[in-house]
Amino acid sequence: MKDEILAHLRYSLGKDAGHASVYDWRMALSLSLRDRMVDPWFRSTQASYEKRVKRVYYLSMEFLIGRLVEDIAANLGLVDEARAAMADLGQDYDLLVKDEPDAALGNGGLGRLAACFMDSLATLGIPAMGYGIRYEHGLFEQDFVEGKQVEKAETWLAQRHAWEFERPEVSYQINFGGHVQHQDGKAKWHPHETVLATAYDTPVIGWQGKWANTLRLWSARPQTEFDLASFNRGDYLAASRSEALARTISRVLYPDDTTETGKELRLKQEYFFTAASLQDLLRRFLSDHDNIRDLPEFAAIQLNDTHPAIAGPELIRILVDRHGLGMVESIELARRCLGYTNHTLLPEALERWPEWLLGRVLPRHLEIIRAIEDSQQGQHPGSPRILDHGNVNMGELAFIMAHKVNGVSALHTDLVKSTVFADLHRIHPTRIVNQTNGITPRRWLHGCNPALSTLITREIGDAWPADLDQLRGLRSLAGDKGFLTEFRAAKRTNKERLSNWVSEHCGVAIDPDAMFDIQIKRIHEYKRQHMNILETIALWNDMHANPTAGWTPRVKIFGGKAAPGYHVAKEIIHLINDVARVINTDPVTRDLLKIVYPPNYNVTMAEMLIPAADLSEQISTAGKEASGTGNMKFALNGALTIGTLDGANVEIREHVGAENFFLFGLTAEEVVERRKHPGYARAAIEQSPRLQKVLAQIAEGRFAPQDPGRYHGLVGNLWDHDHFLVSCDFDSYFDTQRRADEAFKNPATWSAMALHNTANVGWFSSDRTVQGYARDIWHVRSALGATLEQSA
Ligand code: GPK
Repeated sequence: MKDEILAHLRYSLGKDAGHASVYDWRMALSLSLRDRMVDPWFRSTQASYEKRVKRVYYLSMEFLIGRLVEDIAANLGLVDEARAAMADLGQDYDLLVKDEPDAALGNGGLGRLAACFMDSLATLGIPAMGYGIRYEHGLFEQDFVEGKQVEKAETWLAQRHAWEFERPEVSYQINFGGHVQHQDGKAKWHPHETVLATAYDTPVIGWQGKWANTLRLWSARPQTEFDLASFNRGDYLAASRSEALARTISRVLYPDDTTETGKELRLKQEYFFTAASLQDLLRRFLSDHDNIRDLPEFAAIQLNDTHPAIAGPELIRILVDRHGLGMVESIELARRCLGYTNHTLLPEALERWPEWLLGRVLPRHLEIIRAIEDSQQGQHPGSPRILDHGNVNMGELAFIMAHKVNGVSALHTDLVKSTVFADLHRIHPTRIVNQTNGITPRRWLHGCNPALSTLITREIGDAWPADLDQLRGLRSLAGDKGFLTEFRAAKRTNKERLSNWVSEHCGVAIDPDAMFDIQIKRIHEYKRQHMNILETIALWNDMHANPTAGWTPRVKIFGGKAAPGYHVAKEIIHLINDVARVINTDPVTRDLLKIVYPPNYNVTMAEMLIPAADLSEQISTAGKEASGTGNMKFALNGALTIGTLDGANVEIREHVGAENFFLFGLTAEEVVERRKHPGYARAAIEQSPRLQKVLAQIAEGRFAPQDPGRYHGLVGNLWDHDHFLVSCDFDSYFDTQRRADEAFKNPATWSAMALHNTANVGWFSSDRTVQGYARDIWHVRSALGATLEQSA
């Protein structure tokens, strides 16, 4: 390996060892790791070609990947070798690992789920391709200036991306605008604008390097680089106009999580990557099949949310306008290829495009959507409409064009059936299925938590990363004092690592013996970070009044970004930072309570925070969090959850046992019921002196003395609307936190409870999730043969 790295340093980077920077060394290491992926990658591709197997195509606007060096080295079983090689070369391996920027091509859970699925598909040997957009700028970087979020463009591609292969020869034309001409029963689209989609491939290697798939990301470029005639006239701006327009399409990731954007550029992005992916998979299919009608036997196309929902109309367009199939047959054929995953019930997140806008950007597709609507209404009169009040409902479109629609947790799937898609569910009672989310154990335990992983491997062997149910083997150790001590020591190691990092990066000293209580996720009212900070203030009040009452010391850790246009979420960030400043400098509670909110939460930060957590905050208003996946990562790493009966919390609690989970709050049904009573918030606050006091402190400017009115809006909203029922759940949340305090005082019982979490959440491996999709939706098999089939 050492020779390979040196060769890359010299011949790929043009540096000798004496002049190489950290970047050069990292690139050389990455390129030599990439080399090691190529042969398994070719073997996998060849195997799927030869066997003419069915492939999965996972279409996703987002892939939230994070760093790759360690992940790939671990999957190839090369970590020790890589480390030793770098040491021989006088380089610090850990420093190189830290030099890699996060590939942040996603906002949050939905994008991270796609990345976990890619890892599982490769590990399971399921022939698959991920399709997405190669954004030049990923999710914005977050900084805090006087406690307020400011956003900065992210620039991961300022440096070369080590893992990708550019494929200039794999380019497709993508058309926009113009008009449609109808002649002799045929439609011809005359577009107004054309850009090229060019492929960039990243191999995705599975555990132990047995199989590799491809993540193919599309980059937009102009069809003609620039207009030479304008250039020669001296009009340089006009000469590069088309180039700028085209490149805009893959320029930047939309930073909105679960809110609708409704911008033309977003629609173009969606069509851009969907159309390129369909052209690509059809080219592959037609290169060794001659009957387009066989497509559903060889291609399972999964739509990660409605973002690629235009795939339905686009596939029909190709079948009708290019292959001459009839409209009705094409609709049926397309449906047999397509699956749709729903990730949210929040009405503001359901994509709707104004009909005029969709018709302007994609005129032929609007005609086809009308045909889909007619066919649906013909077969099922009174069916919910795709076209409605001048809008195109992408949820209805995706539902009607998919043969299976899935929710992402048991509760969410039930709610999908009974709320957003209730009418469609009545018409198509077998279409909706559940596939509870999962997480890859390679990154989220083996990679991020060496201390615990080593211990687990010592006890149950090293097969668990590919078969997470084996963690069950740890159950019997819950009564083993010696083992629990070691389990606690592993947690302690991770907490020390985090404490050092926090003191260095945030300038706050925290005590590794305190309870580390962590809430990390996008900032959103439904996730209720504000309830957490209100509870923190209430706790501080009590501690301050009576500091010697035997409190359990706590460190409250927050992490997460707000969508740049989401005003209330930004206020919540500001409030947390304001409260942190006041509490962290209170001499009375200095050894009892600290608040830490490091800016720019991302995948890499999660990998450090999660292994160090004692308590995982999963406190969304019941019925609002579709699943959550952070909840699974925490439980796997031996944190206890304080949470509501929402999303996958419900199933996590069933797996780990109610006695090992801090449950509080209204149920989804109770939430619906409570909302029917106007004034519920005021009534709840009036019954809670503790909450009243906290709200008064905030409103009086206790945490922003220079600007006492700063949070009047936020507090007023809690009194008057409180759509997410912070007021109603507050007391029960506070009381449950105190139960957690009590439990934490006894390290032996706490760590036994924590072990019951680790040992019982093997089911939440994304390998299990992906096997569920493979069985119920895609009807595909592993190409790795009988061994894997059995373990499935
Ligand atoms: C759901 F609708 C969306 C969205 O636009 N972005 C996103 O990250 C999340 N999600 C849900 O909020 C989570 O509950 C869920 O675990 C995750 O998607 C993956 O399914």
